[in-house]
Amino acid sequence: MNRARMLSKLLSQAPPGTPLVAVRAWAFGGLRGKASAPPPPTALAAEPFLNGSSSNYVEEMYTSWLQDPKSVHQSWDTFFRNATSGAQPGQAYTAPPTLAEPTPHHVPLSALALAPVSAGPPAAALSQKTIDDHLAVQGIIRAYQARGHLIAALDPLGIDREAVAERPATTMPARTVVRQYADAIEEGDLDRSFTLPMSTFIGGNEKTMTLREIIKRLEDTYCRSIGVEFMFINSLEQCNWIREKFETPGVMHMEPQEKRLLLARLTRSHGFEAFLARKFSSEKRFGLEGCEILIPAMKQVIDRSTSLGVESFVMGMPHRGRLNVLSNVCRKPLEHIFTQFIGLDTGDEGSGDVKYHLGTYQERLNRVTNKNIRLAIVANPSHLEACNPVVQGKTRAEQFYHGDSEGNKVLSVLLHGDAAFSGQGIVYETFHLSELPQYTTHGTIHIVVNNQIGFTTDPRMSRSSPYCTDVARVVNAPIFHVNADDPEAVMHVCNVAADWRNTFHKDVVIDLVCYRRNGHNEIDEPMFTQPLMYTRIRKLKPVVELYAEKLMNEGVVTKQEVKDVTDKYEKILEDAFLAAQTETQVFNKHWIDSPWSGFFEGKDPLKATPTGVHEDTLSHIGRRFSSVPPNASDFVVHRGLLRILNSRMEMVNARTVDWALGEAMAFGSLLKEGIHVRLSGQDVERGTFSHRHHILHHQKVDKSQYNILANLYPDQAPYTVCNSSLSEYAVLGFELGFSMTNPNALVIWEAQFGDFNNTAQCIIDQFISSGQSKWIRQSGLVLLLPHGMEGMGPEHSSARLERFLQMTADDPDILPAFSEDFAIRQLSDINWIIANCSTPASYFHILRRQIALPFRKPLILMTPKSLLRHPEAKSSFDEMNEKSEFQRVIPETGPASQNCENVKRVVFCSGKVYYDLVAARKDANLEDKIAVARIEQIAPFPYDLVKLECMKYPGADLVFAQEEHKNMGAWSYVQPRFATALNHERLFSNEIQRHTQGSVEHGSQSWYEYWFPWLFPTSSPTDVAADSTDSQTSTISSPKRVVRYAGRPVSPSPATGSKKTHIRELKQLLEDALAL
Ligand SMILES: Cc1ncc(C[n+]2csc(CCOP(=O)(O)OP(=O)(O)O)c2C)c(N)n1
Ligand SMILES: [Mg+2]
Repeated sequence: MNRARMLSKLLSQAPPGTPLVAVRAWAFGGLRGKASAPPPPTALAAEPFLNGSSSNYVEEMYTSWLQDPKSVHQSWDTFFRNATSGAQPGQAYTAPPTLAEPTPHHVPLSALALAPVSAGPPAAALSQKTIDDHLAVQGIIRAYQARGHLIAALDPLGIDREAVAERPATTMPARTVVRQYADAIEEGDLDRSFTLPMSTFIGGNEKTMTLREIIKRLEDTYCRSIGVEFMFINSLEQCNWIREKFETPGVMHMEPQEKRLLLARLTRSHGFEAFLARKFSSEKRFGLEGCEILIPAMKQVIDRSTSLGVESFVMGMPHRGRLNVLSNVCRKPLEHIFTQFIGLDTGDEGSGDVKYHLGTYQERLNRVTNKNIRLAIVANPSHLEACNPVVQGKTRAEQFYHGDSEGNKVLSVLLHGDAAFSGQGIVYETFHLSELPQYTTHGTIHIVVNNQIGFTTDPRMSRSSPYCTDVARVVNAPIFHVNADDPEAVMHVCNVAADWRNTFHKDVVIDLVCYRRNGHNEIDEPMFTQPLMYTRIRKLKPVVELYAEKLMNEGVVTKQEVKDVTDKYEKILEDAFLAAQTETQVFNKHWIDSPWSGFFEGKDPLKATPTGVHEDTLSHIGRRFSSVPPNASDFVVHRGLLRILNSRMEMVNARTVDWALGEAMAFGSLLKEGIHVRLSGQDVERGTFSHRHHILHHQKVDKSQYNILANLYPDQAPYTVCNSSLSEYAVLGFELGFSMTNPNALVIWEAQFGDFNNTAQCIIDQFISSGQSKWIRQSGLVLLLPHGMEGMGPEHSSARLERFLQMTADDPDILPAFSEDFAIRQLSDINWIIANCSTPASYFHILRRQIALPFRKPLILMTPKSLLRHPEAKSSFDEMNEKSEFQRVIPETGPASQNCENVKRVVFCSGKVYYDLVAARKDANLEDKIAVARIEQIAPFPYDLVKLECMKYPGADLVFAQEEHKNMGAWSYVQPRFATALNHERLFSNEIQRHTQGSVEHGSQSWYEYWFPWLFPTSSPTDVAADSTDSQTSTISSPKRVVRYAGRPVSPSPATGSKKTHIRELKQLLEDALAL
């Protein structure tokens, strides 16, 4: 039983309705034989039972007793034994033996096990003051542990800690910490000796100590350069662990060689910034000056963690000190860093990013432990803290693929600025992932560069919490505040943080309280806004000087040694600088944070593997997905689910699939091929619309579950499906990070409704749409965004398709060259793929295509809601078997396609509106007059197939129908592309003519031979064989054909809140689209 539960049990033994004071009296007074007597009017009396000294005392006794029943007085032993075995009030207690007279200066704790009145007078020998003093001492110890950090000397500037200066020069404890306990002691009590309770380690081997010494040691532990914030943690074991790490005498001791190493690291940290400041004085670099200790701190965390078995570090950090970290922590070659300042052309793909956002990946030997380690700093956008979940996802993935289920080998380290740490909500969201089974990285070490300013804003204006780190308290992470000008204290804190993470696998925060020597960047003038702060900063010596002086005074180093270390590093910098001058180009590939070694090797960059699957596989997966668990007799499945399973089986027997079955077949077939599939998001296990049901829950046994797709084949890849926390920003960022690690995995994030993606906008804008270009980092992440106008009101209708399309990087005015590999070339060139599939087979193929491609692209999928159960939205096995493939455009195949000349209109559409259109067309008896074609893949735009479909119907007018409002949906994207497809002709090059091999779609005929007459009806292949090497070239042919819009008018809101209006609007759009 834990402490809290035991205490509440002790409490619970009190008669019902007993007030707290009486309960306390019951626990103590009962022992004194005056159960209902009011407590004495001392400071103690003001304490409620569970918060005051008395409860501390009971806890203390109980803790001692738990560890060793003999350590407490026999009477307590009996009491706890009886109480824990359920004795009633009054029955738990047995009288103690007679107490010895206490000596004037030594009060053994056991003496406080008071005798009841009935046991005779000896208790009277103890004065009330003795009891109060003793309890007060315990209270004082606890108060230091809980509140000592409030008066610790954390600030090198001494600005926010005026309390430190105000502290009286006496040895009486500061009231800020001990509050009312101070009333119970007098100056004279300081030389009395007290037995130390079990809840402190300040005594080392000593069991008793004078109060003066107790206070001194507590001050040294809790109120000097380290402020330990941990007493909010609910675990007694963890609190004791921390107490021991900080209180034990001599814990901060460092050997001379450790001190010299620390000085050398500080020298490099300082020297790096100073060198850049000299060589590139007008360049922004967001230097580390004022927090140079960050470098030795990170190195210490890495050394210590490496010695504990960690092999890989995944790190995320903001701008501040980034270059220094890249160089001095990761050992990125200095030349690579210097060339970023020189302003050279890029020698490879990608648009690149500013130097203080770039990531890196290095493998190197850790010299301290002599072990090989991997270090990755994840590239990040300017958006502070946005990389936090990305780092966590990447870390989790590394752990997952290395079978590191406890996080012993891979560790995430997150760096923060003080203003961003408290200001950005993503920090909170990411903390809440830290202990979720499918998201935990088994503890992150957070380091805050707390320079007490954010750009130009003071902390009092930028947060409402006392500390910038308070957000970490929500996950019970201990917080170690430390004065960054005390390097040895910082090293100690780093060691403890690494040990904590290794022991408890929970998050921990190191708060480096420092200052920022320059302005926000090196060009800014800080005196405009923080004149007093900067007046003070200018008087401060750099920490490297302070520490060098300290070590020289201690005789650990000589002046000459200090100079040698400085000169040696200076030379390294100078040499690298000279070498950088000879470079002519920078390479983005030098900054990849997640290299995929081997993935691209030996692959044709424009060849995808087929996505169709053998019918037996479909059938097998379908049957498994429709079956109860193998131990069905023991596993009670909900009746409603049994019906769902049965209907799935009926579909399988009929060789058809609905949306859920199509998805399961895509996942299952990939799992069979050894591809890990991970589906994450809110309520994804069941599916928001209750269609998926990937996890069956035993109806009688809690937490007994069956993951159907994880049990398809004995040798399949693992299937992860996990309900996430109610976060989009963090969870999407996490899945992006996960997807960066292993290209051979299908990682999917599903939004509950598509529009919720906007709370993850930063991940979409800064990472997903632009990541490959900025950081040449690929990701095959899939976003499933339920989208569609179904009369559910403005908030659940639109996944904001238009916004994704607007960020698509393909030029609407340029018709790409047609070729056999047109489709894959387009995919290779674009920044992401956007689709709105109308059939389960389409969905099946496009998911599988993510893995079939020889590269990775994010896929943004508008997914259905009502279509999930629409009787028409089904696909046959024939559309998923080996003869099938993803159809970017599904052409008209009905009566209209049989007699193209007669067709008056071709209506293009995307997604579920197709079913409304064809139903209305049927009602209007226009199936032979109107062709309806579906654009399944909107971006990259299927110019070739759209053009083809238009040319098939030369006499038809063209309409694009969408259910979204005109200023939304796909219209703005498709309109100019239709114009380009219809009115620009691309000349075929000789090279393209040579590529005339057969294609899947058209049997023995080549793509070229088959489609040519459609695309260029007036020419023959040889007529247009003229060279067109410039892919930007296109010619305009006349007459122009245009596509007309049919749909809802513009609107500020994505959908009406009125069902009636919704239906009216839909009717109108169908009329617009179909009226001839
Ligand atoms: C999300 C976001 N909002 C605003 C900014 C602009 N900005 C850049 S640095 C900065 C101040 C950051 O202060 P802090 O987190 O304390 O880091 P420091 O620069 O002091 O190291 C601000 C507001 C940003 N980069 N990201
Ligand atoms: Mg700051």
